[in-house]
Amino acid sequence: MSTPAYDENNIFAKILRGEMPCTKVYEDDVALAFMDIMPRADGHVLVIPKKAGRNLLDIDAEALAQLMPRVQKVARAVKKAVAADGITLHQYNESAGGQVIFHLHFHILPRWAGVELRP
Ligand code: DGP
Repeated sequence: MSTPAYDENNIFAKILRGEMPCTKVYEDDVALAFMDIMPRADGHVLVIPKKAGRNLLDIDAEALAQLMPRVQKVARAVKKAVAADGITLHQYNESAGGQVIFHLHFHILPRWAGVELRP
């Protein structure tokens, strides 16, 4: 089955347009990073591209190439900010893949030795 079209009314598109609030931690011309509203770990941050794309399967390669250095930058900053031992990245694609909000996003999850993610 083909990837459905991008829906401009998704929550993250509204956050990008300033129609919904978020706790912003990083922004540039390519990406926005903000705290996850349902954190699975302290310091759980989401990084999204400003360019519309439903998920990894949908986004164009150039936008993805621009986004990934931002993901790295935010991951490094978050790890330092919360003194984590490591970082786990989660990224979901389509409902069957666990995706709930249909604008590409990377979860940056700080990890500490012996500490499980919250459900
Ligand atoms: P998923 O598409 O499965 O990666 O889940 C969406 C994630 O986005 C989930 O961790 C909760 C988070 N989230 C949902 N709604 C909002 C919101 O309005 N604001 C913020 N900051 N995060 C949200």
